[in-house]
Amino acid sequence: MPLPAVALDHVELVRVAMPLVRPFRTSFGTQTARDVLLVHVRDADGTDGWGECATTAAPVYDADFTDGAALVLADHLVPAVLAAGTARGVDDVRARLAGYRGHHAARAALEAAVWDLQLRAAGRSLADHLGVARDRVPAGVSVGIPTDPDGAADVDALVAQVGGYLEESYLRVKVKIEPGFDLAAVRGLRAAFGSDLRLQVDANTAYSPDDPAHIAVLDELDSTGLEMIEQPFGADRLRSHAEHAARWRTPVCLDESITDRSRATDAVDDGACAIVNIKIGRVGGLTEAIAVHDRCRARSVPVWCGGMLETGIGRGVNVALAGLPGFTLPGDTSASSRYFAEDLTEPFLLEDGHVAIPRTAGASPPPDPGRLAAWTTDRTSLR
Ligand code: NPG
Repeated sequence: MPLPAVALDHVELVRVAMPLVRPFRTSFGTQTARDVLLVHVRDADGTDGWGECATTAAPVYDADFTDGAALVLADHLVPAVLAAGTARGVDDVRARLAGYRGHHAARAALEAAVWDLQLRAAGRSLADHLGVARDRVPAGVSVGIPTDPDGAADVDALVAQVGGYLEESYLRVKVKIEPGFDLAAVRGLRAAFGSDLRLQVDANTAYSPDDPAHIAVLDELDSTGLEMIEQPFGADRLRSHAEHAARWRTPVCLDESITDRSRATDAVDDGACAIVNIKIGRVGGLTEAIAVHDRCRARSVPVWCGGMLETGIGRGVNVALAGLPGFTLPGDTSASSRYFAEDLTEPFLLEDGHVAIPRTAGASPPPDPGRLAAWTTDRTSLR
């Protein structure tokens, strides 16, 4: 059923400060809080829509970063959508943004807000709109590199953290690795939790295919029973991924490399990966994310939903997307408590290793007005 047309009347950028419950260290840096950028849209009837921008503060994960996203939204993307008559919905918004390059997280946030608005106007949940049959998705947890008081990577702390998450019932564990914190971490986890632990590693591009020492470590990791190794090399190095994927028994999963549907099919068809991590922000929006899913499914390539430490606003969309049938692996769709003492929305809860898919009208649950007001650091109206 098509979504009803709306009359996009008002767009606002809202910045919200959200401390993380524990620092999150990856091969590209440490995050202790999220400076969240939200896109808020309203139609002529006063119906609201919200979208979350999945960026980091600095351009260290990919080229996007939060201040850059706010700028491109304010100066380019939102004016393009508000100009030339009223935008009527997601398809209209996508058509008006078609001439703009890059800035995937920013355009994804704007598109998500318009999805949310249209779904609210229709009184329909995103999961219902997408025809999602299941009522919950299996949840994995992504664990950063823990450091001891001197700042050194700490395997014992990692084992303790993972033990806590397993007690909470998370179904699979993804650990961040980097040169110098890889084999010992995986061996420590295997020693503590055995070979049944569903374990995967994420390098966030930290290894060089041109460095024999890096390749030697990755070759050793290949015999530790991992579910997958995620993005060992740089985003552009599809050929290097394909060369090593052909030798390893561990499936290669790509994240940073997969920027849209054609990159996904190129990577899969060229043997660069056997699994795809889908992130809505990285591919430039929910419509594109669904297309990546569809193309991978047509090739029998399993996908899972990645995370960017989203609040409930981004998480709701992720969890509904992860209900599609090609999402056959647990995603980084953890409960709110893994990230925040209190979420912006009603919290997402972990039950028996799963998170329930929202079925209330909209793309995600709305922000709580009191918490939103208390934690907002900036609002810019773009009318
Ligand atoms: O559970 O939302 C989550 C975090 C999952 O590890 C995760 N995200 O590289 O996939 C990643 C990583 C990330 C986090 C990347 C924050 C960028 C920012």
